[in-house]
Amino acid sequence: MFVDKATIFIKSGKGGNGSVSFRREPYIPQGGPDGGNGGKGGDIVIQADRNLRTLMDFRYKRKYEAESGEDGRGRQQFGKDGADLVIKVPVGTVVRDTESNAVMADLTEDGQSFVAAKGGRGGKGNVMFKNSVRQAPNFAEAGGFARERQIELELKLIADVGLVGYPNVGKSTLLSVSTSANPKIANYHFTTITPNLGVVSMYDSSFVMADIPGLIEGASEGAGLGLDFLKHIERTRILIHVVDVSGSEGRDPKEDLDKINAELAGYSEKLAKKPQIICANKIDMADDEVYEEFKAYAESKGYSVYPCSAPIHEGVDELLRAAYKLLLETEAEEQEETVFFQDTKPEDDPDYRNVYVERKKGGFLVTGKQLEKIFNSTNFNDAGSLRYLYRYIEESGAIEEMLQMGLEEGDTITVIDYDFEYYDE
Ligand SMILES: Nc1nc2c(ncn2[C@@H]2O[C@H](COP(=O)(O)OP(=O)(O)OP(=O)(O)O)[C@@H](O)[C@H]2O)c(=O)[nH]1
Ligand SMILES: [Mg+2]
Repeated sequence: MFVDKATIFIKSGKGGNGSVSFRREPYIPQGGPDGGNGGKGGDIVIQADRNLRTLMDFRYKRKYEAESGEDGRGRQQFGKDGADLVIKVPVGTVVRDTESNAVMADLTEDGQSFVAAKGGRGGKGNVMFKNSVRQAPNFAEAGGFARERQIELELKLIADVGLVGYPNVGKSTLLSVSTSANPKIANYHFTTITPNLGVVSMYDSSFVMADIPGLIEGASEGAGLGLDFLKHIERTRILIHVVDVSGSEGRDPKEDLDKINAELAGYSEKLAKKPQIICANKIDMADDEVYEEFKAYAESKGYSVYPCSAPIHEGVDELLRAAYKLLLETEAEEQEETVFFQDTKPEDDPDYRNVYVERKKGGFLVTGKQLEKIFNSTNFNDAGSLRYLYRYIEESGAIEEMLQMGLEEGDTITVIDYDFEYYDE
């Protein structure tokens, strides 16, 4: 099965906490601070790789987490950085942030990559906070938060020329004789169920051609296999419309042309407007009169018609040269307007500074994002550090709020997950 969409969950590494430590050596009773910095958390990197063809793997593994940074240690030992996690995706993958639906990246080239979730910064150890006034800093910085988000991967084929037409008209045969691609070819409908790409060499240049499953009436509304693949075709610059002019399945080639074009138009205006030339295939089996009538009809609608017999390579070179010429005349189409993703720092979150109070059994629970950061850098063995935490909570208005909610002496106040007993100072 061809998987062209997947939603995964990614999480970068948290930054390691800075360390609070003091030098201890014989005969030096009061050593200076020597707590090292925490390591940086690993990034989640997404990279395009031309060896991948589908998003299949993402159906089985949906969670991706980078390594956290190590905490700093005494003796000025820095914590190790967490390793980045590189997620490889096929070339042509568009990555969106599912929450905002904004595009984070459109990976169109082999090796192209971007950071989808940045690792948290390493916290500074207490050695970094020493200055002329503060000789013995008793605190260190907590490591930066990990970032987590859900992202959607969508694979869009990148081809210059798209082959469209009814099933069994010879699209795959045409691809197989024009390129080194080796698609399955057989005399029944929907032989092709996943798109195939091939490179057509032309003079000293080349272009990419995509063969998609056959379209049938109603494809633009989901009939057959067509719908899933019309969006790939939307990204091509021109179309080769393959029509079986032998009428080998009892259909009228003129009607085939109109019906498929109606489906393209039914899907989008963009598809309807895409420049198109016609491969009048199976000419070896066609009735001259039927072919002439078809040709006149198609030309009256403004299409150029190229008679072909794909398996014996007849007419194929003329068709490909015409396609190449049309490509040169067709400007690379402007991409639809995309909303690009703007990453934010945790500190920019409007909720970052809010402190929340809720009642719980025997007391109150106090939470908040900035509070959590300060909490993580609190040294619970140090009065100064604890006072700083308390003052932050007081200044946020949380104590006042709890008093109004009925806070009394002796009640437990749980900050994040640490219990204090409340006494009016
Ligand atoms: N006589 C003749 N047979 C052809 C020609 N082109 C293709 N065929 C045959 O038509 C059948 C279908 O060819 P495919 O290339 O698989 O057709 P398709 O359009 O890719 O079909 P789907 O993948 O099912 O949509 C095969 O048996 C081919 O050998 C042609 O020009 N002349
Ligand atoms: Mg096919």
